[in-house]
Amino acid sequence: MKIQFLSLLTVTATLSVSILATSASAAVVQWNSGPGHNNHYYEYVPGNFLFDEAESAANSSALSNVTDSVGSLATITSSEEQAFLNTLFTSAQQYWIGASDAAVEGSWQWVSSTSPESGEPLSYFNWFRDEPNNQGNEDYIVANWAEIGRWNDVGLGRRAGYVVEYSSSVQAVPTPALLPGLMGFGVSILRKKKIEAEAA
Ligand SMILES: [Ca+2]
Ligand SMILES: [Ca+2]
Ligand SMILES: [Ca+2]
Repeated sequence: MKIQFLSLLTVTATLSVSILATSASAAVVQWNSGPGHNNHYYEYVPGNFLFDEAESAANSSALSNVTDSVGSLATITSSEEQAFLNTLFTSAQQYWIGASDAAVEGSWQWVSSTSPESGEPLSYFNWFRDEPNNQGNEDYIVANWAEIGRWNDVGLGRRAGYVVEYSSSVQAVPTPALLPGLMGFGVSILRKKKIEAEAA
């Protein structure tokens, strides 16, 4: 009897965890407070991606629960934005940001085509010591190099995770707690329409 009770508890706990894990917003964090905050959402995608793979995945990303969200590789344009991004990490897991100096060596630009800063020069940098060194022609940037937040210029053969920045402004997301109420509201609208149709 006791064993059955325990296994029921385990099933319940497993269910709760899997609901959290599949929630689209679980890994997405909004920068909605503190100096310079822009209300954008940020999502760290771990993995071993080439820059081109990361960029095309980020640029075609959208949040299902935020209206008109447009994803791009993150643009880090201030120390405040870098500090916010640093809070997403407890260790230096490397990630691509949307910058390159491939067009003109040493002249860094935001290149992610869906980003609001696309084509703009970088004015903020957070290089790791002795970087950028363009060693063997390095035209892209991986952040969290050796320590959280620091940048290194790297070549196209490098693989890393990436951070998507969603640049649309914010639409409140219905929380699961509100959904039954909203569904009830929808049903009442349908009922009203039906009554109106019958009356007509
Ligand atoms: Ca940004
Ligand atoms: Ca370079
Ligand atoms: Ca380098």
